[in-house]
Amino acid sequence: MANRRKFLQTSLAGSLAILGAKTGFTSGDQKVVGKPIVISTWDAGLEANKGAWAVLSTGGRALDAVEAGVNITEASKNCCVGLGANPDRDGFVTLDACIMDEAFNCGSVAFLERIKHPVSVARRVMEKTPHVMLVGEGAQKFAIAEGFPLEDGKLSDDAKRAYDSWLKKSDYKPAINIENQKGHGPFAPAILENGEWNHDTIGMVAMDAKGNLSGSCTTSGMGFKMRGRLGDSPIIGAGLYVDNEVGAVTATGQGEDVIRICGAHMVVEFMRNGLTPEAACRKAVERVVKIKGAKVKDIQVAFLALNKKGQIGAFSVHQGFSYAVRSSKEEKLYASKSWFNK
Ligand code: SD4
Repeated sequence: MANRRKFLQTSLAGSLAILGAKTGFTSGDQKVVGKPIVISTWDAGLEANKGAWAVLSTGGRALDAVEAGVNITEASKNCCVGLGANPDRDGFVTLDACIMDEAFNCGSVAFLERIKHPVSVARRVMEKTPHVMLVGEGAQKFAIAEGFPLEDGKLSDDAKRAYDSWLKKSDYKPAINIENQKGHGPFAPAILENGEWNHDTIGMVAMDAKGNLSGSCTTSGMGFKMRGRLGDSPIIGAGLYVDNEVGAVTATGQGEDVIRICGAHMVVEFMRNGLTPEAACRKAVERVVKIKGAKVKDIQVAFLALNKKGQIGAFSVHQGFSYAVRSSKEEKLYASKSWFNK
């Protein structure tokens, strides 16, 4: 146990280097060209991509792939996504998710409680209602009417311990890159003290063999957040955007600062104007940096983009944002370039 603790406490760079040895992790400028392809945020993306790849590699639709992929994360035992995740400050897990296809169809749910697969409910909103977004009680009622079971609402053991620890100080203090340090994947199920373990999300974008793009995003939002708080993840144009002529983008990190700049949409527009995915992500990060001024040192924001040519790119405010790529050529975790330490 002591050894495991020590391992968990190594620097993020060190941790990723260790991970690299196992997964083929690569750092620095890179591009992957080709289809089908799926990319997703953080180290949990490696597992999620497997679900998406099962769809894409057999000729399936990108929309089905991005739903199946993040369903894996929603059902997995981790701090970050789905019902096992950290609660809000009142002790309830509230989930946000959205999905978008190649034809500007989109669906979203937010502040959804006791439903295991919010992204699938978001897809039903997209396909079965005239609306884009349902929240709270209404979203839950809709989910139940659609046949999604109402789960018991109990916190997972890990989330209960994290919440009890957080209650000692009740201090809301998001920690940068916490997803990779102690969140999930190879680093789970460590619990931080005083609620530091409080970022969560998986965003995924994919292009299928026909060249169509889709994306999904699902999260419990910031752990120990104010009750009713929504981040960028369920907001089309902020946490996710897809334009089938141009590209698909997802965001992660401090949602408030992604919403402020309509982040995912901004990155798509930069790509439309000719920037590569990485350059487009970087320009959006620069916007965040400009707006935040000195406060930018305290927040993480990251963008992940795929363009119509099958090129990928990412950029983050701080070092430590990783993303997973799956294509016929590779299955890897990459490190994003970042504003700090670039
Ligand atoms: C939110 N953007 O709720 C999410 C959190 C996140 O990695 O992405 N964490 O603000």
